[in-house]
Amino acid sequence: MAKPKRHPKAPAGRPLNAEGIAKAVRGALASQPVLDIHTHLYPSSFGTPVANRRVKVDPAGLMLWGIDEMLTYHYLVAELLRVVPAGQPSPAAFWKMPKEDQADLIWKTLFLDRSPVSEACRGVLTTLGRLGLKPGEKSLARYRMFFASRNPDRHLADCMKLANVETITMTNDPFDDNERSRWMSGKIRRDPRFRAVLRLDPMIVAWPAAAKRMAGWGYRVSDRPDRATIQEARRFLKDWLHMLDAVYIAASLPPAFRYPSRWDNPGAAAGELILKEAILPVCAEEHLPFAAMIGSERGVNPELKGAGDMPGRGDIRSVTNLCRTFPNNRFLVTMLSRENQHELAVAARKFPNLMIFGCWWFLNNPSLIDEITTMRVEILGTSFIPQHSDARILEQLIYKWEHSREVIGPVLAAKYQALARTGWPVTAPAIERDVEGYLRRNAAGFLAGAKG
Ligand code: RAT
Ligand code: ZN
Repeated sequence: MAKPKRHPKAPAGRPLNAEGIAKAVRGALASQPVLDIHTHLYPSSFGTPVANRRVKVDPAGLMLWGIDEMLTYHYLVAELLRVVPAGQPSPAAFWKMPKEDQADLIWKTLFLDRSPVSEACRGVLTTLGRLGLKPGEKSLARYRMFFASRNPDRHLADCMKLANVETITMTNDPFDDNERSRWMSGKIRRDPRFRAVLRLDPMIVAWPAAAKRMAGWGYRVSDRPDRATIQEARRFLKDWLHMLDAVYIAASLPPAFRYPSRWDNPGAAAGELILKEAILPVCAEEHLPFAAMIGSERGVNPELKGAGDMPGRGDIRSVTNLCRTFPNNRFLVTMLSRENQHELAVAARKFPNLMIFGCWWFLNNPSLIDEITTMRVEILGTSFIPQHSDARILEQLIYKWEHSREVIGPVLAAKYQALARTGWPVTAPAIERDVEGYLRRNAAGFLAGAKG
């Protein structure tokens, strides 16, 4: 058989063997800075409630970091409340405890009384280790001392460096009074490493309540999205987009979200009109994607507050209906249910204006990242965004990205090794180019309007 010819367009570089491929993939993933397309992180100008010796504490500040915040992450609260002895404390009693006591209880219960094998527990330990701390302390005293001595800004830079994240995309909610008043104060110093995102769940899932609040802020909107209301909703969106300099508009939508909506539900019909007549036209006019995060059933156990949500299967037809009906819009979509992943990847093959991203929330576990990323590579090649961190606490960037790289690496290596077995010359520059796409360029390009 004739020797396979070198493809003229393949980037220069020596063809790699299987071992060389694994090494090149690991190297490329480690050295490629990340654009993190969805987080809940804030820079220090939003204030920090975390006690430290370097800056003034702002009790309602939004920049969360340090051991007490890490341990009281809602993923861990849910794990705690199912194993506390005799159901004590109850969820209500837990929420009344001071944060440090909550963290002590979580450390004792989830890390010392049993092995911390869950993904969220392991994440804390990976993070401590990377910060130079010994993970197995019996009390939190040493960790607290370490964080109290940190300057939040220095610490932010260090965490981003350890995680190799260059750009953090925030989640900015004008319906949150605390956040809203900070933006309105005009005192926010913009940090070039952070991009803003206008997050608008209530406008789609609870229009009458959203309208009431917007009316209180001087927008002439009513319960029923008539023509005047739509105009005012657009004005609201533009005011906020411009104030934030936002890179996309986002909403988290329940599994029951449908487009077109089921008109038997007047609330859903109003939300649909707002989406169709205000949000999507403004996105198109401003050349911004709309991010639909579909499948979160809120408050399944309301006692758990932010830890009480769960996934539910969403409707892929609604995604394809949106992509087809609004060809001038770009859609960033992630779905929370494992069962939706295959059809979502196939849908992305049909619509260049659909970019799928991340293994969201309950999918951000090694076994599922492995399965989902493998499937996406097989269906979409290089044209998707494999992961986002969803970090709420600064240091989580470290473990969320380290753990994801640990899984994505072998997935990609196996795919390149299979490619090499066909005779295709797999080179280090080609791997680096593709990894740059996965971790940065696909997101940056889609935000900027280019196809992934
Ligand atoms: O992953 C999470 O922390 C969730 O609580 C949610 O924030 C979810 O990612 C969302 O953005 O709604
Ligand atoms: Zn999130």
